[in-house]
Amino acid sequence: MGFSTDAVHGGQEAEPITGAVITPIFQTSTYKQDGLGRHKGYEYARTHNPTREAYERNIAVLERGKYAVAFASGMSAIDAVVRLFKEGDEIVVTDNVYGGTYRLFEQLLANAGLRFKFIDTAKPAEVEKAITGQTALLFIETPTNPTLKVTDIAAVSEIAHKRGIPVAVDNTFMSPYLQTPLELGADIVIHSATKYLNGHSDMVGGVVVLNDKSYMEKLRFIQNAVGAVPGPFDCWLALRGTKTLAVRMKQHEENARILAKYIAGHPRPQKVYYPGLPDHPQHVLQTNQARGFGGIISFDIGSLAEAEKVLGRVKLFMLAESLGGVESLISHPATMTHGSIPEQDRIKLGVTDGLVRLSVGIEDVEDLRADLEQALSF
Ligand code: P1T
Repeated sequence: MGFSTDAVHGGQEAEPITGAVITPIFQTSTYKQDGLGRHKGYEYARTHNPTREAYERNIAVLERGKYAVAFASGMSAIDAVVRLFKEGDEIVVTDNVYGGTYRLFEQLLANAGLRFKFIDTAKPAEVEKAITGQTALLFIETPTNPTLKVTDIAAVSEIAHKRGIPVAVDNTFMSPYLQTPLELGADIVIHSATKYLNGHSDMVGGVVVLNDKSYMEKLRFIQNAVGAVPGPFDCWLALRGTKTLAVRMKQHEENARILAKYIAGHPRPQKVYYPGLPDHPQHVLQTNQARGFGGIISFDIGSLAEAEKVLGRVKLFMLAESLGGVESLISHPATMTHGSIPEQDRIKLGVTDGLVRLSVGIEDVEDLRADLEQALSF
């Protein structure tokens, strides 16, 4: 089936008792058992919930994977993937990942004996060089948050697989509508479902998609043992969101392309980051490995003072963390999403004090352009 059909129907059936077209919110923490060891496959809601299962089935179909495992947040999904590995294992990571991913790895999991090596995975030769006998996982984010650096998923997967190393991809910025890493050779796909999958900025969630049964079973064990599970209402919201993923992504993308061109032609921003611009260093790669460029644009306005001016002047773009919702947001990565990265490293990665990030929503693009125009006129 085509993506839009799968978005609406993938993994969904009418509810068997009433025929309800939409899987209900099974708001229960436990299930009646008919006798010891006799139940309907549901014992306790940390372990199983029908609303969560309907949502997981849908995401698995959209990411072209066999299994999906849902978590309470994107961070807990990433945490669960990394927990597949053990003390002493080394994980090679894209240097410009979401700041929370960096914080989880460097400030928490590094203390538990995992080792993280942050490198520029946009350069396959760097990946080749970074892998050692201790490397257990290659973890990439593409395009990256917030400078939209693109890694060649097929090329780095080939390098990692030659050494028997699995590859995990944080696909949050693209969504499965625009990019399906499993089809490009990756082994594990991760999402912050808080973003495009849900699309309405009204829940927090994460999900992991994969084909390997033994990793899936371990992830299910972690999901149940740790308990970082999404509640049924959040699963229901995310599942409602995925039904319109295709139509939303088309509009995010159309608006972002127009705005990126507009910003690139404006004299004030010094640098614009958007993989859809022909001068983006991995524009051709992105064109080949994805079905579009997404809805996130970053630009460098030169200094903190100038960034603050823009952030203070916008009227339609709302100053807020997060991205991927129907409403346009603006943020300041250096002090918001990427505040936990040491200043020197942050600046080297392009996350300067003057960097501003836009999550382009699905509003009328003329209104968004006019808002940027007035915000940049100072
Ligand atoms: O917020 P949470 O659902 O836990 O997801 C974390 C996460 C993981 N991966 C990427 C690429 C992300 O962008 C995020 C969360 N990002 C933001 C909150 C943000 O404003 O960038």
